[in-house]
Amino acid sequence: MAQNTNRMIQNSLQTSSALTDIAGQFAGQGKVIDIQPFGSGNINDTFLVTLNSLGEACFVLQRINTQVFRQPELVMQNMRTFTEHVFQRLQCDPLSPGCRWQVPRVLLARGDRDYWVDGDGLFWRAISFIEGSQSFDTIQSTEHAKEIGYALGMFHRLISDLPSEQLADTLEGFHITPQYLKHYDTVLAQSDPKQSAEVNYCLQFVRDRKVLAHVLETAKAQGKLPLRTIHGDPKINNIMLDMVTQQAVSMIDLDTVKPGLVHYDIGDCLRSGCNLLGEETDEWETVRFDVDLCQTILEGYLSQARDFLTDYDYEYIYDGIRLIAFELGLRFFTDYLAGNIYFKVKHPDHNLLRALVQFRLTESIEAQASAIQTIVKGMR
Ligand code: GN1
Ligand code: MG
Repeated sequence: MAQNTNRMIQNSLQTSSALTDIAGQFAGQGKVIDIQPFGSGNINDTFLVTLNSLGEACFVLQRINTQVFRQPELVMQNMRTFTEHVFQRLQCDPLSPGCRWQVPRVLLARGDRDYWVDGDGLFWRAISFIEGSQSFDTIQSTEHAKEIGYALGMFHRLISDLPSEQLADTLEGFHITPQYLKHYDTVLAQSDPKQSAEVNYCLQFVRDRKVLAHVLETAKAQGKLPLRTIHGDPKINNIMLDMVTQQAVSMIDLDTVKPGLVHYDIGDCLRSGCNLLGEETDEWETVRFDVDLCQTILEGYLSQARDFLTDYDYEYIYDGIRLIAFELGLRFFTDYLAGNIYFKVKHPDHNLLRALVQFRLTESIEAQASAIQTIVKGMR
């Protein structure tokens, strides 16, 4: 319900001048000349704002979904901690000549605050747009795959010395698969889903995989995998490529930068990169995990990440890939059962379809387990 209310608020904002006023809070001396919905985020509302000024020509305006991020001030605080760290790191340890890497900047609202709360209590913030860059929902070429891996590796490398204790946990339980499973059991017990072959497939799929949900949390509890600072949502459309050189130049969407396991990130990057039909496809039955792309993305990743990965890290890479695909399917299916209250949807079965895509991808990962494990072994 809350999500629906938020949707309605957004729609009314788009048809009124209220959005222009909000954008104006972050526009400095510039005048807002255009505002367009931007990107394909499932949680926050995002707009691209164009100004008539020579300085910041455009910026990204976002309304944070406070049903999901309950303490948005902490999200902003983490963003500051992260940004300052990366700026310093790049000064001490500059990139090779010719390499470009940019961190999105938080733009200040009037009164020098890094967010703006409007008259309805909605939480807004603005972020610089990485100029001359673009992202894609699916991999376009082998070179693109290499850049995706490189970007995640670069991102992890730049924060490999940022102690995760310096960041707040802004989304408790995020990527803790056993907790998603517990929530699923609660939702399922209270729901009465419409019976269909697809729903039955999902129910059976989860039933068959309950034991695997604990694999990363167990390894963490055993001290095999350390908490580190992670991105949290490194799907491929959060990686920006220079429009001219096609090289990865930034990772955006920093809301979930917080303590976690690098395996959540590696798994998320690969489940999104190696599914050539994309996570929004209708053709869920033909979804597969492309092992060659997996190899290329991992090569790109390790070109940057090799120095800080341990033997245990390598040992759990396959588990991370399988688990995060399964977990995302579980999260979508749970939300379908709960009545679509977390992820934005375009139609009532949208989350069911998304779950089917991720479950089919998980099956394809499982079917190619030994090939993936051989690739990882060959890279150690
Ligand atoms: C959500 O809103 P967006 O698209 O950046 C979700 C991710 C999922 C992703 C799937 C905070 O991210 O965990 O992987 O959808 N973010 C949150 O597309 O739950
Ligand atoms: Mg995100």
